[in-house]
Order: sequence, then structure tokens, then C-alpha cells
Amino acid sequence: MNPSKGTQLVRLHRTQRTALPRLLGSLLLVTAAGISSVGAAPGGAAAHSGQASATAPRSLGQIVPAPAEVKAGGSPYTITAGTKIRVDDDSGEAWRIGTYLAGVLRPSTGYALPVTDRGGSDGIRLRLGSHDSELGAEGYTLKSSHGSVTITARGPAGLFHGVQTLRQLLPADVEKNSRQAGPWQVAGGTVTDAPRYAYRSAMLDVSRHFFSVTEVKRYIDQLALYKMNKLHLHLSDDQGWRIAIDSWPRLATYGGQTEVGGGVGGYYTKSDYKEIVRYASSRYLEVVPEIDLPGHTNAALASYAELNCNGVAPPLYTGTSVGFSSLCAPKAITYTFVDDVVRELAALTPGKYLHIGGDEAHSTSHDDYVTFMNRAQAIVGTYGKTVVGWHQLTGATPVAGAVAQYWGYDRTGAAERKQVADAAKNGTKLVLSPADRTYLDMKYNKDTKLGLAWAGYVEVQRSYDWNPATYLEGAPEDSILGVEAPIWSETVTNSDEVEQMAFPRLPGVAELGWSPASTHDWDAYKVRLAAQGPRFSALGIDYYRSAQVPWPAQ
Ligand code: TNX
Repeated sequence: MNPSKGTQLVRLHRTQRTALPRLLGSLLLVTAAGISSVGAAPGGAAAHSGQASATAPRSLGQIVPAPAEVKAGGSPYTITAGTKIRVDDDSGEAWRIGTYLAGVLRPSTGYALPVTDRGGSDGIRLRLGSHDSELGAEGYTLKSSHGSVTITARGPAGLFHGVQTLRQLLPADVEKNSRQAGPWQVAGGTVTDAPRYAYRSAMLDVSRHFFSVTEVKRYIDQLALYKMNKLHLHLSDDQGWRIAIDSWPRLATYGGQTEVGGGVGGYYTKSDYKEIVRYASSRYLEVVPEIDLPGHTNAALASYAELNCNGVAPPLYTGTSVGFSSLCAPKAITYTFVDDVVRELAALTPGKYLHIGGDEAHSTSHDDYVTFMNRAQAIVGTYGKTVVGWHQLTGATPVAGAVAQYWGYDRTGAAERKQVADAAKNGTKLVLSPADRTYLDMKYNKDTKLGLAWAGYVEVQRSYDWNPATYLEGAPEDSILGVEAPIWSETVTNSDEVEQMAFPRLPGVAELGWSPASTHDWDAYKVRLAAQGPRFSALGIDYYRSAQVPWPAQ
């Protein structure tokens, strides 16, 4: 393919179920590796370096997650001192997204970039109300040419994702907080994009170590850049209860006061939690709160003696063992407790999901586990939420509509896999977070200072190189809701440590969730990922410079 050609039309073949079936009518099939050459800037800049040259704009396909369809060509658009951000404001959401974009662009460009709803065909245009039903709720088109760059979507989430694409098409310096030189060019052409999966999640364990609202917001911003749309908060565990519950106040005030290693823990007041939910939703992420039950409950058992089968409260726990605590399945008060907690948490949570854990209940008998999980699921239903549980939930009786989160790995036995696949055949939906692929707390290699290694070392390629559609044998493709990248916090204590483990693996999981299977190609991905390195740096993200990725020199 000749990268210096003016206009090239590329249609990506999608082998998987797709939100854009129309795209199957391929005009030209390219491999994912081919995107990088096709998307090269007119003028013939080398595309395989992953970095546009100083003068050529970044090619349209060179973003993470890879877009579904790229039609490169035509003149680039340049943001200048005179650029306006034009919104067509029906709902106020386009205006809000325009203001958000201006907030990203103003410090580094130094331009005023006023947001206006006065009509006009020039500038950066954010338009809601596309009639292209194939874009779905989260898709968008981005058209760039000499006079304007226009992002069009059916709904605000799509517009917001399109804005993330625009960000990535600009030089990495755009992320900096002080004025940079530019030029601020966007390559000419059209991106048409929509996600492969509806559930693209990251989990933060705020129990083993507590993370402040500010730290959670920082992570939300990073997830948004890669078009993730769920934030799963692991709000309770043996080492700390992190959410205020009015009817059981000691859960937070007593059960939240420490963390792994014995440091001062903390908890979210209801207004803190609402602020996290609000901020997440302003970035089009839905919060999925988790109260881990019936195991992983030492902090609750320590706070209220009556929750224990023997009526004696254990001490607070600051170690890292698992599987030693259990709620008392035969006691009536256990279900009063679960009802109160679920009711209050459901009332605080606008999203549809509520996660009730269910993992590693090694101190709960099988019968008690089944009794407990079945009653807990019913309680979640009472408060109008969809149950999510770790995949051990499939050992109880998943309710209709329940979601099981698979966290097995290569060494998970055939019987356990089959139990989950059978549940999926019976209608249970699956979110995949294989521990030896997507667990961001696994060490990269033997020299990684932070993290654990029980699932093995997880290098960047291993984390990216798998297919959610075929990963769990026997699970129907349409049972797969999406993917999640959890980070457990036994060893990570602050944002910097989270980022060392999440970057650069998190963008790879985000890409598995978003991009068509046809774009999946490690050799092409590692080049696109390499181009994210300067962006991570500009954002102050201290990432792992894996030798598997051809990072530009810094
Ligand atoms: C397993 S994954 C756990 C967590 C630990 C994690 C550490 C899962 C559902 N349970 O309790 O924090 O391993 O990697």
C-alpha cells in the first residue's frame, strides 16, 4: 500500500459479532498491521515508528483502542488561536463535553477555545443526534478536513468517546499543563467507530489500601482516555470497610480505620461516594459497587459481634491472607445486615449493577454458601439492581440476568471452567477478567517491585494477546458482556503505584473491550501502544517501559 497516496478507503473486516454490521461489506481487507501504513499522513510520513514526525499529524488509525473503520485522506485540520468549539446544544450534554474538551486543550495550546452554540461550519464541532443507528449508544464518527473537525454521535457517551479519539490524534504534548509549541494538527479523513463490547471495566480495590476521592478521580480520567465505561469499586474486604452505611455505622467508623500493613485506612462518606459516582458519570463511566460476601468480611465481623456465628467479634485484620472470614449463613440477622447494606448502597448508585463478591468463601460450607448467595441475590433484585458476582456464584443458583465475573487462569481446572461455561449456556452473562491476563496487580516479571505473582508474571503481550470471544471454551459468544482489568491493592498504596501496574497493560484490556477482533494484532498494537508512551509521560503517568514495546526514546 502506498502511504503517500492522497485518499485511501479502508474497511476493516470484522470477524466477530458487531455493532456495525454494515462494515462487513469490505471494500478492502487489511490486517491490523495494515492500518498503520494505510493511516499514514498524506506526504508519506513513516507510520511504523508509532510516532508521527514533528510536522506530520498522527495517522487516524494510530490510537488506542484501535478504531473500527478509518478512511484516511484529505487535508489535515489545524487548531489555531481562532478555533471555536461549536456544540449543537439540545441537552446541555454536548455543551458540557465541549467544556471538558476545552479544559483538556487550553493549558497546552494556550488558546482561548471558546465553547459556543452559535451555528458555524468551522472549528471543532460536536454534534449529537446522528441518525446512524449502527453507531449505537457509544459510537461516533470523526471527520477531519481543512476547515473543521466534526464529531457526531447518537448520544453523549459516543460524543465523549469521539473526543478521546481527537485527543489521541493530537500530539502527546497536548496533555501537558503548560503551553507547548504545537502545531495542533489532526490528519484528514474519517473515523467511524463503535465498541465491540458494552462492558469495559476496571476495578480498584480500595479496601486493602484506601484511595482518596482525588486518587479515584485521577484513575477515572485515565480510564476515560481509553474508552472504558465501568468503574468497579471493591468497597469491602477483610482489611477495611470503605463506605458509610447509616444503619450499621461502625462498619465504616470502626471497620474502615485501618488497611494492609496497619496504616490509617479510611472510608467514603455518602457524599464522597456520590461525588465519585458523579465524576465517573461525567466521564461516561458507570460505578459498579462491590460488597464482597459472605467471605472477605472480617472488617464487618470485627465491627459487629452479632454477625459472627459465635457472637464474638474478631480483631481488625491488616495482613494479606484470604479465605478465613465468613458471615454466618444460618443467622437471621445476617440477612437484615445484607438487606440494609444493599438497600443503602443501591439508593446511592444510579448504575444498574451491584456486585456481591462471592469469591474465596473458604470458611463457608458449600450448603451455607448456596443458601447465602441465593438469598443475597434475591435482596439485590428487591432493590432493582442486576447482580454481579465473582464466578464462584455459578456454584450457587445464579438468578435470571445475573452476571458472573470469570477470574480463572491457565491453571483453573476443567470442572470449574465447565461450571462457568454451563451457567453461560443457561443465560448467565460473563465479564472476563482472567487473572493471568487482566489482573493489573500481577507482576510483569521477576524484577517488578510491586504486585503479586500467584497467577504468574503477566507481561504486556500476554495481557493483550487473547480473544474474549473464544477464551472460555463452551461459553456462547453472546454470553460475553465484556472485560475487566482489576487491580488488587495488597501491594499498591497510591496513584503512582496503581499507574506503574496499570500502564501499559490497561490500554490493552481497553482495546480488547472496544476494538473489532479483526484489528487484533500484537505487532500492530505494540506500535500504537509505543506512541502512547509520551502521552503517559505528559500526563505524569509513571509507566513500565516493557522491553516488548518499541517505545520512542525519551
Ligand atoms: C484473589 S480475584 C482475590 C483477591 C485478592 C487477589 C490478589 C478474587 C476474586 N479474589 O481477594 O486480592 O486474588 O491478586
